[in-house]
Amino acid sequence: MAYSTIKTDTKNSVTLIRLDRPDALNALNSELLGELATALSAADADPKVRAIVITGSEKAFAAGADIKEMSEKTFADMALSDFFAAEANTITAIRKPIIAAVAGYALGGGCELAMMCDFIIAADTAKFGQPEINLGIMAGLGGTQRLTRFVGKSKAMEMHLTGRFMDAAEAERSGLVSRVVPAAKLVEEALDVAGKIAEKSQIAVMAAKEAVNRSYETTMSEGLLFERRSFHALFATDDQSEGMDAFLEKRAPQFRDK
Ligand code: CO8
Repeated sequence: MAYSTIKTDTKNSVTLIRLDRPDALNALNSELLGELATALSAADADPKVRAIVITGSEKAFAAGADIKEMSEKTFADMALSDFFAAEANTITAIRKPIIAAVAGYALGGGCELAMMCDFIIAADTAKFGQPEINLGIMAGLGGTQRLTRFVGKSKAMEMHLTGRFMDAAEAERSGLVSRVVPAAKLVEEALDVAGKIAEKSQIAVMAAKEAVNRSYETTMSEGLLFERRSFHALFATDDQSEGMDAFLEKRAPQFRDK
């Protein structure tokens, strides 16, 4: 499918989605978020795809929701359309693993999009922030909830109330990103990590993703029960036998998603 605000490329079981509105630092407008949701759903449904990487440009992952698109909107416009809610729901319902590979600015909705992914690999040039407060608004795509869970209340509150940016080193120290790599190697590293995930049993990968995400939605005891039941269920798969046999026979496993 041809898109105008993103580029997609699938190789070696990994779909790379590049946000591509360079003139607006990849600001998220309805068209881009709609295309992103469509591309992610297509990758999720495509049996050839086993992991997804979302990235932007060297200068910006995404500098926020598109301020031009939002500037004329009223409360009624936002509330009645439930602005961007459908796209966000689609993105967070994707079952295959999604890595955000962030270089440059990940601000406002851009930071929130990165946090909707399963984990973030940052370039040393990355800058994260929730600067909506400078526009007389606040985060609206999960920033108050997800950033707080990633970095704790103190830092999240400071970022939301002052609009200050966090650099890559602070983001790694605070647990917002899984690791920091040189900017020139960002996409290569992210594709490499996605490639490693793509080699695993997809059933086990999806179950692990689902269980980690469940920790955000439930109590510890319910989460532990959910984890245990998912763990038990994996013993009904051929991939469990294959993974354990391969270990004992000192060979690489051949997972078949069965
Ligand atoms: N929206 C639209 N256009 C943008 C955006 C944006 N968020 N960010 C940058 N651009 C455009 C600029 O207008 C400029 O366009 P032009 O050349 O036509 O003037 C072009 O991108 C380049 O930007 P700059 O010249 O400003 O580049 P600088 O390197 O000087 O500065 C910054 C880079 C610091 C990133 C600066 O562009 C900036 O501050 N951008 C805005 C950041 C921001 O405030 N983001 C939050 C937006 S609000 C939001 O994300 C809400 C999300 C919740 C949605 C909820 C739905 C329910």
